[in-house]
Formats: sequence, C-alpha cells, structure tokens
Amino acid sequence: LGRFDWEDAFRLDDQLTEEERLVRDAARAYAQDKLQPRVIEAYREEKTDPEIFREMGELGLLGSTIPEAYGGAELGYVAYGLVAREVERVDSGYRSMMSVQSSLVMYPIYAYGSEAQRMKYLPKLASGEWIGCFGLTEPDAGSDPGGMKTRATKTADGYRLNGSKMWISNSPIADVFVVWAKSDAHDGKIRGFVLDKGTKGLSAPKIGGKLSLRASITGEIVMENVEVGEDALLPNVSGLKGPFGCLNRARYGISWGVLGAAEFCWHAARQYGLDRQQFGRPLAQTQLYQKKLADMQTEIALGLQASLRVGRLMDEAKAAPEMISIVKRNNCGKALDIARQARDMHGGNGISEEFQVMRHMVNLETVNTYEGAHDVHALILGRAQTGLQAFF
Ligand code: TGC
Ligand code: FAD
Repeated sequence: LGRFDWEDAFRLDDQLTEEERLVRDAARAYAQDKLQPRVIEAYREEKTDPEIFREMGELGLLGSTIPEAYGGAELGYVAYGLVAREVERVDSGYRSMMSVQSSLVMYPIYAYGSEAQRMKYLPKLASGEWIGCFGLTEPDAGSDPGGMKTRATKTADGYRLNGSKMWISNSPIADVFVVWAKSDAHDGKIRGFVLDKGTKGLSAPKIGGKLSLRASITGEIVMENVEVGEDALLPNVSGLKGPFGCLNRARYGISWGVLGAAEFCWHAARQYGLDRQQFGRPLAQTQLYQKKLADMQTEIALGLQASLRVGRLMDEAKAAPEMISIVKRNNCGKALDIARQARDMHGGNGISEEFQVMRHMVNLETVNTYEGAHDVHALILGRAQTGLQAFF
C-alpha cells in the first residue's frame, strides 16, 4: 500500500516532470519571499507595485509559454499553471497581473500579430519593462462581448478608434493596450488592435473603491478619436474567436491559480484548528471541523487532477474550450466555498487582515466573475450537451 500525504492526496508531485517541479519551486520561492511580505499593506492601501512585473520578468514568469526567440521561457501549459497556483497562493491580484500580461497581451501578439509586432512588443513585455492590458469588456457588454460598441473606422493610412472599455486589469499603468473593436473596414467584424500609451485620445483612468483584488490595479480604457496606422491591427485573426483564443489560456491558468488560494485557506484553517482550544480541546478535534477540512482536501485534490489533465491536453493541442469551462467554473466555485468556510473556521480572527483568509475570500468573488462568470460557463456547458443556446 502507498503512503498518504495529506497535503498532496493524489501525489500530484509524482506526475510532474523534473522541469515542472523546478519551475514550481522557483515560483513558490519568489512568491513567498518577495510577494508575501508586501501583500497585506498593498491590499489595504490599494497599491500596485509596477516593479513586480520586472521581478516576474527576470524569473521568466511572463509569457512563459512563448518561444525563447521572443523573450519567452518556452514552457508547457502545466508549468504555466503551476506558476499561477504559486502566485495566487499569495494573492489573486498578483496572479491577475501575471496572467493578463502572459495570456491576454503576449499571447495574442504572438499568435495573431505580424513579425514586426512580435519583435516590437514581446521582448519588452517578457522582461516586464512594458506592462500590458487587454480591453474586451465594456460598460454595456460584459458576458456578451459581441454587444461591444467600440468601433474602428478606416482612415487614409489606418484606423480611428472610438469607445470605452470597463474593468480592465493593469490599464492605468499599461504601456501596451490590446483592444478589441468592431471594424467597418472588415464588415463590422471584431478585430484586435495594439495601442501604445501616450497615443492622442487614449486614456486609462483608475477605477477606485474596489473591495476585491485591491493589490491589482483596474481601470477603464477611453478612446476618443484615437488614430493609429495599419501596423496597429492584429492581422491574423477576425471575429470573437480572437479574444476567446486568449481567454482559453487565461481561464485555464485561473483554474490552477484559484486552487493555490484555496490551499492557502485550507492550510490556514487546519493550523488554526490545531492551535485554537475551545471547550478544553483543539477545534481540529471536533467532528464538524474535521468534516470541513476533509471537504477542502477532497475538492482541492480533485480540482488539481482535473487542471493537470487539461494542461496535458493543452500541451498536446487537444484541449477543447468546454474542458476549460469545466475547470475554470468548478475550481473557482470550489475555491470560493473553501475560502468562505476557512473565514468562518477562524471565528472573529477570520475578519482580520493578519489571518489573510478574508482577503482571499473577497478576491475570489472577482475571479468567480471575470473571464466568464460562473453561470456563463454553465451555459457554455449546457449548450455543448444539449445543442440548445440558452444565452438569449
Ligand atoms: P459564440 O457564438 O459562442 O462564438 C462566437 C465565435 O467565437 C468562437 N468561440 C471560441 N473560439 C475559441 N475559443 C472559445 N472558447 C470560443 N468560444 C466561442 C466561436 O466558435 C465563434 O466563432 P465563429 O468563427 O463561428 O464566429 O459567441 P456568443 O456571442 O454566443 O458568446 C457566448 C459566450 C457567452 C460564450 C461567451 O461570450 C462568453 O464566454 N462570455 C464571457 C465573456 C468573458 O469571458 N469576458 C472576459 C473578459 S477578459 C477578463 O475578464 C480578464 S480578467 C483577467 C485577470 O485579471 O486575470
Ligand atoms: P454581466 O454580464 O452583467 O453579468 C451579471 C450577472 O448576470 C452574472 O452573475 C452573470 O453570470 C449573469 N448573466 C449574464 N448573462 C446571463 C445569461 N444569459 N443567463 C443567466 N445569467 C446571466 N475584462 C476585460 O476585458 N479585461 C480585463 O482585464 C478585465 N479585468 C477585470 C478585473 C476585475 C477586477 C473585474 C471585476 C472584472 C474584469 N474584467 C475584465 C471584466 C469581466 O470579464 C466581467 O466583469 C465579466 O465578464 C462579467 O461581465 P459584467 O461584469 O458585465 O457582468
């Protein structure tokens, strides 16, 4: 009979390659040594440190699946997921900063861009010298991005963009803006454009007052007659499959990331239950407390196996978007439940920033919503099994 490791129930570790373990360990060391000491204050003060991009870039954590020729680390998708898990073990906002840069900015420039666009942007985004953002959502088009109002109209030597994007991670500190607009020169189809900070008519005001993801800055993107050349258009994709091709990768990364946050909450609740005595014994020696720990362990172990499977299929180019919907939706929902339970198991201390479970809990409220809300992924899966469209 095999041994049982309570922290790694299905021996995920044995299923990783040597390279994947090394990448995971390097990401864990960085996250614990450099991010963990900053996060409580950054969250309280709602401060995003742009230096984090430089640090991540130095370690090869930005655009890690992109070929080395463009500054990437050319890693597989399992390694990418393992990094997301380690970073989100500290804070979902830090993982957000990383996954937007990697999957939503570098990936589309790599996959849909011209060689000149790849050479101009990717190395500087990989090093963290430049920060990127991804503008799909609008004030009146969230779950239904096809309803966007942003328009690109043809000019003599390029395009004029008008419109506004809402809830955009990194935008107030971004140098590079990947935005999606309906283009009149392409039969009104959605096309991607890469805009540079400082272009006339382009601004990105910060959205204040967020009670979630406070360590990751969020803003709008406002485009008022922004004039760009033909070289700003991403030439190699047209239609919603452009942004969705990026979202597939980011959603997959999130499925690993949220389990990192859930593991933090689970481990914290276990330790708290061992340390805290009530009614003359540790809380962890009560049946209800142990049932909650067992539920957390089970969901995390199952979720990790599922993400690992999808990651292996991504590396073989065999993963379907619906598989990603299953792991994004289920792992986010389960992580949020675990964080809420962990908050409760900490009693009054659970609301204190020092114990950190409440920060994870409120962060996960965002993660459950962005990149396709929990119920929107249910509709994607419902459509896949019934053939019936239930969005409208
Ligand atoms: P639908 O008719 O289903 O599809 C339109 C076209 O898109 C193609 N497509 C996909 N392609 C690749 N991968 C996918 N996952 C795809 N899903 C759809 C599809 O084949 C079709 O192509 P074509 O060539 O036939 O035109 O589109 P719909 O308008 O009915 O929309 C359905 C729906 C709801 C699936 C969907 O719109 C949806 O997923 N909504 C959620 C929106 C969303 O996820 N927004 C995310 C914004 S970015 C963000 O949140 C970043 S936060 C990051 C961070 O900080 O970490
Ligand atoms: P809505 O679409 O209005 O949905 C509201 C509720 O209605 C949800 O519960 C949803 O599940 C439900 N609903 C919607 N449609 C249906 C339906 N047909 N049937 C049943 N229920 C339905 N976007 C970007 O483009 N780039 C970013 O970098 C980015 N970063 C973000 C960062 C943060 C902190 C946040 C909060 C959001 C971010 N987003 C970003 C936006 C995010 O993707 C959207 O918030 C998300 O897609 C949901 O859209 P919405 O907020 O408009 O909600």
